[in-house]
Amino acid sequence: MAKTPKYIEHDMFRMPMGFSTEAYRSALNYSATAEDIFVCSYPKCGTTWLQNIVYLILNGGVPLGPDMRLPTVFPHLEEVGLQVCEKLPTPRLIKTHLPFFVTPWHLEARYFYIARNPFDCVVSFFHHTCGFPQHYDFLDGEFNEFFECFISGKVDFGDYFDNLIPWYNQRDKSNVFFITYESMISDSRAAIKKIGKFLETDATKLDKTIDQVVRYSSFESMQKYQTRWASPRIDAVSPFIRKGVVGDWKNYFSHDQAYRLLDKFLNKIQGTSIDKLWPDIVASVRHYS
Ligand code: PPS
Repeated sequence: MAKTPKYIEHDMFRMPMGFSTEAYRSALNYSATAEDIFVCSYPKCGTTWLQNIVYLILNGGVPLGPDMRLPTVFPHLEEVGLQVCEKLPTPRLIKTHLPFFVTPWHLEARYFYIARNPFDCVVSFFHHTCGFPQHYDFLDGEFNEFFECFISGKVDFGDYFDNLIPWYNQRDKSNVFFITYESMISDSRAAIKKIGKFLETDATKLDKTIDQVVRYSSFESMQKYQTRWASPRIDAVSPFIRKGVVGDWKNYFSHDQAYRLLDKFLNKIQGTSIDKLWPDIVASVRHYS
Protein backbone atom coordinates (compact mmCIF):
# COMPACT_ATOMS: atom_id res chain seq x y z
CA MET A 1 0.00 0.00 0.00
CA ALA A 2 1.19 3.53 -0.83
CA LYS A 3 2.78 5.37 2.01
CA THR A 4 1.51 8.84 2.92
CA PRO A 5 3.00 11.29 5.42
CA LYS A 6 1.52 11.42 8.90
CA TYR A 7 0.52 14.62 10.65
CA ILE A 8 -1.20 15.77 13.79
CA GLU A 9 -4.23 18.01 13.67
CA HIS A 10 -5.00 20.97 15.89
CA ASP A 11 -8.47 22.38 15.24
CA MET A 12 -8.42 20.85 11.74
CA PHE A 13 -5.03 22.43 11.02
CA ARG A 14 -2.36 19.88 10.09
CA MET A 15 1.01 20.24 11.71
CA PRO A 16 4.18 18.12 11.91
CA MET A 17 4.02 15.35 14.48
CA GLY A 18 5.69 16.57 17.66
CA PHE A 19 4.35 20.14 17.47
CA SER A 20 2.32 20.56 20.65
CA THR A 21 -1.32 21.55 20.84
CA GLU A 22 -0.54 23.93 23.71
CA ALA A 23 2.14 25.75 21.72
CA TYR A 24 -0.12 26.04 18.69
CA ARG A 25 -3.09 27.33 20.69
CA SER A 26 -0.97 29.77 22.66
CA ALA A 27 0.58 31.06 19.43
CA LEU A 28 -2.83 32.20 18.27
CA ASN A 29 -3.10 34.28 21.44
CA TYR A 30 0.29 35.94 21.12
CA SER A 31 -0.13 39.73 21.34
CA ALA A 32 2.07 41.24 18.67
CA THR A 33 3.91 44.43 19.66
CA ALA A 34 4.81 47.48 17.59
CA GLU A 35 8.48 46.44 17.51
CA ASP A 36 7.90 42.85 16.34
CA ILE A 37 9.37 41.64 13.07
CA PHE A 38 7.65 38.62 11.57
CA VAL A 39 8.86 36.47 8.70
CA CYS A 40 5.76 34.78 7.32
CA SER A 41 5.48 32.17 4.60
CA TYR A 42 4.10 28.90 3.41
CA PRO A 43 6.68 26.14 4.15
CA LYS A 44 9.67 25.71 1.85
CA CYS A 45 9.36 29.10 0.16
CA GLY A 46 12.64 30.57 1.41
CA THR A 47 11.68 31.41 5.01
CA THR A 48 15.06 30.50 6.52
CA TRP A 49 16.93 32.47 3.88
CA LEU A 50 14.86 35.59 4.54
CA GLN A 51 15.15 35.11 8.31
CA ASN A 52 18.91 34.92 8.01
CA ILE A 53 19.02 38.08 5.88
CA VAL A 54 16.89 39.98 8.42
CA TYR A 55 19.10 38.70 11.23
CA LEU A 56 22.30 39.65 9.38
CA ILE A 57 21.08 43.16 8.53
CA LEU A 58 20.04 43.83 12.12
CA ASN A 59 23.29 42.30 13.39
CA GLY A 60 25.56 44.48 11.25
CA GLY A 61 26.48 41.65 8.86
CA VAL A 62 27.84 39.45 11.66
CA PRO A 63 26.59 35.85 11.17
CA LEU A 64 25.29 33.49 13.82
CA GLY A 65 28.15 32.08 15.86
CA PRO A 66 29.11 28.38 15.66
CA ASP A 67 27.06 27.48 18.74
CA MET A 68 24.04 29.55 17.80
CA ARG A 69 20.88 28.40 16.07
CA LEU A 70 18.50 30.51 14.03
CA PRO A 71 15.41 28.90 15.65
CA THR A 72 16.65 30.15 19.04
CA VAL A 73 17.06 33.79 18.03
CA PHE A 74 14.23 33.74 15.48
CA PRO A 75 11.79 31.09 16.71
CA HIS A 76 8.84 29.54 14.94
CA LEU A 77 5.80 30.90 16.80
CA GLU A 78 3.39 27.96 16.49
CA GLU A 79 6.17 25.47 17.26
CA VAL A 80 7.49 27.09 20.44
CA GLY A 81 4.37 28.90 21.66
CA LEU A 82 3.68 32.31 23.12
CA GLN A 83 5.89 32.18 26.21
CA VAL A 84 9.12 31.63 24.30
CA CYS A 85 8.34 34.53 21.98
CA GLU A 86 7.40 36.83 24.84
CA LYS A 87 10.86 36.33 26.34
CA LEU A 88 12.70 37.41 23.17
CA PRO A 89 14.71 40.63 23.23
CA THR A 90 13.25 43.63 21.39
CA PRO A 91 12.75 43.67 18.46
CA ARG A 92 11.29 40.19 18.65
CA LEU A 93 12.13 38.21 15.54
CA ILE A 94 9.39 35.66 14.85
CA LYS A 95 8.85 33.09 12.10
CA THR A 96 5.39 31.80 11.27
CA HIS A 97 3.64 29.63 8.68
CA LEU A 98 0.22 30.57 10.07
CA PRO A 99 -2.37 31.77 7.58
CA PHE A 100 -2.83 35.55 7.53
CA PHE A 101 -6.19 35.55 9.31
CA VAL A 102 -4.76 33.92 12.44
CA THR A 103 -1.34 35.56 12.44
CA PRO A 104 -1.03 37.88 15.46
CA TRP A 105 -1.40 41.39 14.07
CA HIS A 106 -0.25 44.80 15.20
CA LEU A 107 -0.59 47.84 12.95
CA GLU A 108 2.99 48.88 13.65
CA ALA A 109 4.65 45.46 13.68
CA ARG A 110 6.49 44.57 10.49
CA TYR A 111 5.58 41.53 8.43
CA PHE A 112 7.76 40.02 5.73
CA TYR A 113 6.10 37.51 3.46
CA ILE A 114 8.08 35.35 1.05
CA ALA A 115 6.34 33.46 -1.76
CA ARG A 116 7.73 30.78 -4.07
CA ASN A 117 6.14 29.23 -7.14
CA PRO A 118 4.08 26.19 -6.10
CA PHE A 119 5.91 23.84 -8.48
CA ASP A 120 9.30 24.24 -6.80
CA CYS A 121 7.62 24.54 -3.41
CA VAL A 122 6.12 21.05 -3.65
CA VAL A 123 9.48 19.52 -4.61
CA SER A 124 11.23 21.18 -1.69
CA PHE A 125 8.36 20.22 0.63
CA PHE A 126 8.60 16.62 -0.56
CA HIS A 127 12.29 16.44 0.40
CA HIS A 128 11.56 18.11 3.72
CA THR A 129 8.78 15.63 4.48
CA CYS A 130 11.04 12.66 3.70
CA GLY A 131 13.89 14.28 5.59
CA PHE A 132 12.23 14.61 9.01
CA PRO A 133 10.95 11.11 9.83
CA GLN A 134 10.08 12.03 13.42
CA HIS A 135 7.72 14.68 12.07
CA TYR A 136 6.14 12.80 9.17
CA ASP A 137 7.15 9.11 9.17
CA PHE A 138 7.72 9.37 5.42
CA LEU A 139 11.35 8.33 5.18
CA ASP A 140 11.15 6.40 1.90
CA GLY A 141 8.13 8.27 0.61
CA GLU A 142 7.51 8.82 -3.07
CA PHE A 143 7.02 12.10 -4.87
CA ASN A 144 3.77 10.95 -6.46
CA GLU A 145 2.23 10.30 -3.06
CA PHE A 146 3.36 13.61 -1.65
CA PHE A 147 2.14 15.46 -4.73
CA GLU A 148 -1.40 14.18 -4.10
CA CYS A 149 -1.30 15.40 -0.50
CA PHE A 150 0.01 18.81 -1.60
CA ILE A 151 -2.46 19.38 -4.42
CA SER A 152 -5.38 18.48 -2.16
CA GLY A 153 -4.05 20.80 0.56
CA LYS A 154 -3.64 17.91 2.98
CA VAL A 155 -0.19 18.76 4.25
CA ASP A 156 1.11 20.55 7.30
CA PHE A 157 0.16 24.24 7.49
CA GLY A 158 -2.69 23.71 5.05
CA ASP A 159 -3.24 24.49 1.42
CA TYR A 160 -0.53 26.49 -0.36
CA PHE A 161 -3.07 28.87 -1.94
CA ASP A 162 -4.95 29.50 1.32
CA ASN A 163 -1.69 30.82 2.70
CA LEU A 164 -0.45 32.74 -0.34
CA ILE A 165 -3.60 34.57 -1.48
CA PRO A 166 -4.65 36.32 1.76
CA TRP A 167 -1.06 37.39 2.36
CA TYR A 168 -0.72 38.58 -1.22
CA ASN A 169 -3.78 40.75 -0.65
CA GLN A 170 -1.95 42.54 2.19
CA ARG A 171 1.07 43.40 0.06
CA ASP A 172 0.30 47.13 -0.24
CA LYS A 173 0.01 47.70 3.50
CA SER A 174 2.79 49.91 4.81
CA ASN A 175 3.84 47.33 7.42
CA VAL A 176 3.95 44.40 4.96
CA PHE A 177 6.90 43.55 2.72
CA PHE A 178 6.09 40.97 0.07
CA ILE A 179 8.88 39.31 -1.92
CA THR A 180 9.38 36.21 -4.03
CA TYR A 181 12.06 33.56 -3.67
CA GLU A 182 12.70 33.86 -7.41
CA SER A 183 13.43 37.60 -7.21
CA MET A 184 15.88 36.95 -4.38
CA ILE A 185 17.59 34.31 -6.52
CA SER A 186 17.85 36.64 -9.50
CA ASP A 187 19.30 39.57 -7.53
CA SER A 188 19.94 38.95 -3.87
CA ARG A 189 21.84 42.20 -3.34
CA ALA A 190 18.92 44.27 -4.63
CA ALA A 191 16.55 42.25 -2.43
CA ILE A 192 18.78 42.81 0.61
CA LYS A 193 18.74 46.58 -0.01
CA LYS A 194 14.94 46.61 -0.11
CA ILE A 195 14.73 44.45 3.00
CA GLY A 196 17.14 46.84 4.77
CA LYS A 197 15.00 49.82 3.77
CA PHE A 198 11.86 48.17 5.13
CA LEU A 199 13.75 47.53 8.37
CA GLU A 200 14.62 51.25 8.39
CA THR A 201 18.31 50.45 8.46
CA ASP A 202 20.42 53.50 7.77
CA ALA A 203 21.46 53.25 4.09
CA THR A 204 25.06 54.34 4.74
CA LYS A 205 25.34 51.77 7.50
CA LEU A 206 23.93 49.03 5.28
CA ASP A 207 26.34 50.01 2.48
CA LYS A 208 29.19 49.16 4.84
CA THR A 209 27.87 45.74 5.78
CA ILE A 210 26.02 44.63 2.67
CA ASP A 211 28.93 42.57 1.31
CA GLN A 212 28.89 40.52 4.49
CA VAL A 213 25.10 40.15 4.41
CA VAL A 214 25.33 38.92 0.81
CA ARG A 215 28.16 36.53 1.66
CA TYR A 216 26.67 35.01 4.80
CA SER A 217 23.22 34.61 3.28
CA SER A 218 24.48 33.00 0.08
CA PHE A 219 23.40 29.46 -0.63
CA GLU A 220 27.00 28.23 -0.39
CA SER A 221 27.54 29.79 3.01
CA MET A 222 24.21 28.65 4.41
CA GLN A 223 24.70 25.15 3.05
CA LYS A 224 28.05 24.90 4.80
CA TYR A 225 26.48 25.53 8.21
CA GLN A 226 23.42 23.26 8.05
CA THR A 227 23.08 22.81 11.80
CA ARG A 228 22.53 26.52 12.39
CA TRP A 229 19.12 26.55 10.72
CA ALA A 230 17.27 23.66 12.32
CA SER A 231 16.04 23.33 15.85
CA PRO A 232 18.57 21.40 18.02
CA ARG A 233 15.95 18.80 18.97
CA ILE A 234 15.48 17.71 15.38
CA ASP A 235 17.53 15.17 13.47
CA ALA A 236 17.14 15.65 9.75
CA VAL A 237 18.18 12.87 7.42
CA SER A 238 18.45 15.19 4.44
CA PRO A 239 19.96 18.70 4.25
CA PHE A 240 17.75 21.63 5.19
CA ILE A 241 19.52 23.90 2.71
CA ARG A 242 19.18 21.49 -0.19
CA LYS A 243 19.50 22.80 -3.76
CA GLY A 244 18.37 26.43 -3.84
CA VAL A 245 17.38 26.73 -7.49
CA VAL A 246 14.41 27.76 -9.61
CA GLY A 247 12.86 25.13 -11.88
CA ASP A 248 13.82 21.93 -10.04
CA TRP A 249 10.19 20.81 -10.48
CA LYS A 250 11.03 19.67 -14.02
CA ASN A 251 13.13 16.87 -12.50
CA TYR A 252 10.09 15.49 -10.65
CA PHE A 253 6.78 16.28 -12.30
CA SER A 254 4.98 14.12 -14.82
CA HIS A 255 3.19 15.93 -17.62
CA ASP A 256 -0.14 15.17 -15.95
CA GLN A 257 0.98 16.50 -12.58
CA ALA A 258 2.26 19.72 -14.16
CA TYR A 259 -1.09 20.33 -15.85
CA ARG A 260 -3.09 19.50 -12.74
CA LEU A 261 -1.13 21.92 -10.59
CA LEU A 262 -1.28 24.59 -13.29
CA ASP A 263 -5.03 24.11 -13.45
CA LYS A 264 -5.38 24.55 -9.70
CA PHE A 265 -3.02 27.56 -9.81
CA LEU A 266 -5.04 29.30 -12.54
CA ASN A 267 -8.33 28.59 -10.80
CA LYS A 268 -7.21 29.75 -7.41
CA ILE A 269 -5.51 32.96 -8.53
CA GLN A 270 -8.46 34.22 -10.56
CA GLY A 271 -9.17 37.85 -9.73
CA THR A 272 -5.63 38.42 -8.43
CA SER A 273 -2.45 39.43 -10.24
CA ILE A 274 -0.47 36.55 -8.76
CA ASP A 275 0.39 35.28 -12.24
CA LYS A 276 2.69 38.32 -12.55
CA LEU A 277 4.84 36.98 -9.71
CA TRP A 278 5.97 34.12 -11.93
CA PRO A 279 5.41 35.36 -15.49
CA ASP A 280 7.07 32.34 -17.11
CA ILE A 281 5.34 29.59 -15.20
CA VAL A 282 2.29 29.14 -17.43
CA ALA A 283 4.38 28.97 -20.61
CA SER A 284 6.92 26.61 -19.10
CA VAL A 285 4.21 24.17 -18.01
CA ARG A 286 2.50 24.37 -21.42
CA HIS A 287 5.81 23.55 -23.11
CA TYR A 288 6.60 20.77 -20.67
CA SER A 289 6.46 17.33 -22.14
S1 PPS B 1 10.99 25.86 6.05
O1 PPS B 1 11.26 24.50 6.56
O2 PPS B 1 9.58 26.00 5.71
O3 PPS B 1 11.41 26.91 6.95
O4 PPS B 1 11.83 25.94 4.69
P1 PPS B 1 12.21 27.27 3.97
O5 PPS B 1 13.35 27.89 4.65
O6 PPS B 1 10.98 28.11 3.76
O7 PPS B 1 12.63 26.81 2.51
C1 PPS B 1 13.74 25.97 2.28
C2 PPS B 1 14.15 26.17 0.83
O8 PPS B 1 14.88 27.40 0.71
C3 PPS B 1 16.16 27.11 0.15
N1 PPS B 1 17.17 28.05 0.63
C4 PPS B 1 17.92 28.83 -0.17
N2 PPS B 1 17.89 29.01 -1.51
C5 PPS B 1 18.80 29.88 -2.03
N3 PPS B 1 19.71 30.56 -1.30
C6 PPS B 1 19.76 30.41 0.05
N4 PPS B 1 20.65 31.08 0.77
C7 PPS B 1 18.83 29.52 0.67
N5 PPS B 1 18.59 29.13 1.94
C8 PPS B 1 17.58 28.24 1.89
C9 PPS B 1 16.43 25.70 0.63
O9 PPS B 1 17.49 25.11 -0.06
C10 PPS B 1 15.07 25.06 0.36
O10 PPS B 1 14.79 24.92 -1.04
P2 PPS B 1 15.18 23.61 -1.89
O11 PPS B 1 14.50 23.80 -3.21
O12 PPS B 1 14.68 22.42 -1.14
O13 PPS B 1 16.67 23.65 -2.02
